[in-house]
Amino acid sequence: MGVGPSVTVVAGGVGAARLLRGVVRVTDPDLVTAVVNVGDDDILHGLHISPDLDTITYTLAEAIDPTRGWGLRNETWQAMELLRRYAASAGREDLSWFNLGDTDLGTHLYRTSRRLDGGALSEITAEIAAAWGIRAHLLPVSNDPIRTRLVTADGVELTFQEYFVRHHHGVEVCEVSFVGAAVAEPAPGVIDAIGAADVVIIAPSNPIVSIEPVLAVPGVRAAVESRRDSCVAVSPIVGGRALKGPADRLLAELGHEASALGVAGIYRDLAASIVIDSVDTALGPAIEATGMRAVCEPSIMVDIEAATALAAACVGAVR
Ligand code: FO1
Repeated sequence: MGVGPSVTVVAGGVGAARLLRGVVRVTDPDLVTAVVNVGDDDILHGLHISPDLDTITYTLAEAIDPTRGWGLRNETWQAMELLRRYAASAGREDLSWFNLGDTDLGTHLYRTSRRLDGGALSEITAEIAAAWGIRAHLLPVSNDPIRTRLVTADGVELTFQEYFVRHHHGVEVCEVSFVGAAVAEPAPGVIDAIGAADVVIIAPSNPIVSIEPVLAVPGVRAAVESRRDSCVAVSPIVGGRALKGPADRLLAELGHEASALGVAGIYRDLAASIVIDSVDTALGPAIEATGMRAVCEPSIMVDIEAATALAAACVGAVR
């Protein structure tokens, strides 16, 4: 077995992927497990898409497109062009608002065909990660379908990708739900990975639509709560703003304070510590008043060194 603490990360997409790139450098990758959100998953263009699993896989494989934060670098889009041409010619709805790169298609084709063969998402994820040479263990939180649904202030129900991509998360949300979560089973190894790890980290992912759907799977929230003294959260909100995506707006729209203090309030029962960015140092006393320890560290992972330092700070906050 490897050297260093075992670390389990409760993970969403980009923020979690960037932190994991640091975690695998502060301990042996064989001792790292990511329990990943599948609420963003959907069937699009007839293919089973698992965005957060793919973002983490491609990031750990150093193959992610750094600008987009999803999909592969050096991508081409010929298949999407042809899809647009067919839709236009047939006068049919153009679904190309959700783009799939030509190389990225290989992942979705493999996952979809393996699912049609009856393969479980956790098995397929392990096969894909192994093909990319990734030693960390990537686990979907569940092999059962979970679909994040959002209702806008105008009463329109959106799938997650309609909200995030088609509407560029530019619509006000009044309700979020995770269809299927309440009857989903934790995937094999998920509860053990949380229960046995030396360190549990709640990644700097969106608390509402990335972390919550993971915790909503029966047994997962309780497992994290049972490890509170060994659990540290990382605030995805820096200076009142999300670094990427709609986390600040969703927090405010759903009645939370869009700040590191607001995030601490959400995670108080799950983690004994929360890492906040240095710009939020002034929030430290208020966070500590809620019973959490505030650890002030640079939280903007601009490069691999910053991600590694943040990962080390998370491990240090627990050990
Ligand atoms: N995000 C976009 O903004 N536009 C896209 O066309 C898009 C396509 C896409 C394809 C595969 C994939 O794994 C992710 C993709 N994403 C796209 C990102 C995705 O919507 C987000 O990564 C998550 O769902 C939120 O973290």
